Amino acid sequence: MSVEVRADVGEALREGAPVVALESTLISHGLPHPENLEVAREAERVVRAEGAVPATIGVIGGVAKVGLDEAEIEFMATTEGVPKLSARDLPAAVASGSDGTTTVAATAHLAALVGIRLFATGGLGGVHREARESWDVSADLAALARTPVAVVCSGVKSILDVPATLEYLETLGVPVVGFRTLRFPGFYLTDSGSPLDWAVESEEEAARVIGGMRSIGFEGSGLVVANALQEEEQLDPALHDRALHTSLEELKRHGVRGKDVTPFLLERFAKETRGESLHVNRRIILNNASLAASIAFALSAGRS
Ligand code: PSU
Ligand code: MN
Repeated sequence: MSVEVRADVGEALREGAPVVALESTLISHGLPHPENLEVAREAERVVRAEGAVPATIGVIGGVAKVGLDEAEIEFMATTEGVPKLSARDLPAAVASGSDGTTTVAATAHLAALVGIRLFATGGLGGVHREARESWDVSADLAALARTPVAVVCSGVKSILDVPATLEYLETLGVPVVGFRTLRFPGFYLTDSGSPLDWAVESEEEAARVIGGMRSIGFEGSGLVVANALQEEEQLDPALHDRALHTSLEELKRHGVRGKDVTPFLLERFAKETRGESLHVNRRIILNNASLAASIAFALSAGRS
């Protein structure tokens, strides 16, 4: 079998109990060791605390695992050079027996395949600032247009072109709703500066949006639930702006391209903020895991 669902995840899905997917690329390529392992474990705990079953997704030896076990999560967190897999990488990775961490696109794809409807992460991939020349637009965006999963995230990082990312989501027809906000979050910052057209005020309302999508012909489409940090939790905006400036300069200087761009910028950003960005990043992931779990709970309660 090239897809394996962990027993407790499978049981929850059969019973219509809440399940939340979590991605593995942020573990291997988004955060340094040992924080990555701590966050991966804590995110699972937070989901369980809300009464849902966590399913961290990744590929081990050519098997797409929906629900990595403890040892597999540790492997992802401690092994250098595990390939980063977007959705389009899955066929070759599975056929060749490769290991791999799944991005938002690949995680959403596998989650939807087995019927998981909620997915929590930190930030989505998006339109890169140099996209006019490089055409570098994350496959996360197109994946959400064709994958029926709701992704709870804190927007996209400011290393990307945030307004262009929102335009691209609009073009693709991906619905975006703020959770108790009409401002698109700026990942480290509460407000990216871009507005949203729609907000939901509760977990139940978010669940109603997801539940209603099928009945109006959106059964093949994803949803972005944008969850912002409280202002007192955000990264100091002045520090943020300095780190952003320097990280982008470094990117240009090193000529980094393609799928290495996001990990490179994340690492630079952590250095420039002396680890402050890591604390904030961790908070974001845990907040989103918690919200996704409570939406999943409301969705399954509404169904029964
Ligand atoms: N943004 C973050 N942290 C991350 C990523 C994005 O703040 O770890 C990861 C996610 O896995 C996302 C991927 O799906 O980077 C996007 O990479 P690319 O731009 O190469 O599509
Ligand atoms: Mn890219």
